Amino acid sequence: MRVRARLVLSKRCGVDYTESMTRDYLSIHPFAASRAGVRNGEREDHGGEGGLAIAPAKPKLKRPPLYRVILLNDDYTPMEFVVLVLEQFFGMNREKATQVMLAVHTRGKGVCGIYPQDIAETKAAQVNQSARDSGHPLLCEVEPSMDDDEG
Ligand code: TYC
Repeated sequence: MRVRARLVLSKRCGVDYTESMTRDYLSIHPFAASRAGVRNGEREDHGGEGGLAIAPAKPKLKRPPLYRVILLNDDYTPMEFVVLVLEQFFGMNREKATQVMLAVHTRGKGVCGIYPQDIAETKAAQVNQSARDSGHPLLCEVEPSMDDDEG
C-alpha cells in the first residue's frame, strides 16, 4: 500500500523544514531517516558504513476468508421465534427479519449473514443454543462463502 507520509524536522533540530513524500510507510524518526539518507522518498546511497538499512515495509493485512451463516427451515419452530433470533443475533430490523424468515420458510434455507469464520461459527452456535434453550428444533449452520478474494 502506498502511503503519503510527511516528515517534519522541528526547529529544535536547527532546521525548519517540511518535506512531503510519497513512499512505502516507514515508522522511523525523521532524524534517523535523515541519517539513513532518505530524501524525497528515495534512499540515497552514501556507501560505506554508518548508514541505516531500511527495507520497505510490506503490506501485512489480508482479508480473512468469509463464511455464510445459513438458517434451515423446519416445521415446528414458531415464525415469531425465528424473527426474534434474526433481530437478536444478526442485527436485522423487524421488516428485514420477517423477509428472511419467510424466504427460509418457503425455500428451505437462507443466508442470515456473511462473516469471518470465528464470527460466523459463534453466531450459528448462539442461534442453535437459543433454540435448544427454548425447546425449538431450529438449526443454523456455516458454510464457506465464495464471495471473498480466495473464491
Ligand atoms: N416453518 C416454520 C413454521 O411454519 C417457520 C420457520 C421459518 C422455521 C424459518 C424455521 O428457519 C426457519 N412455523
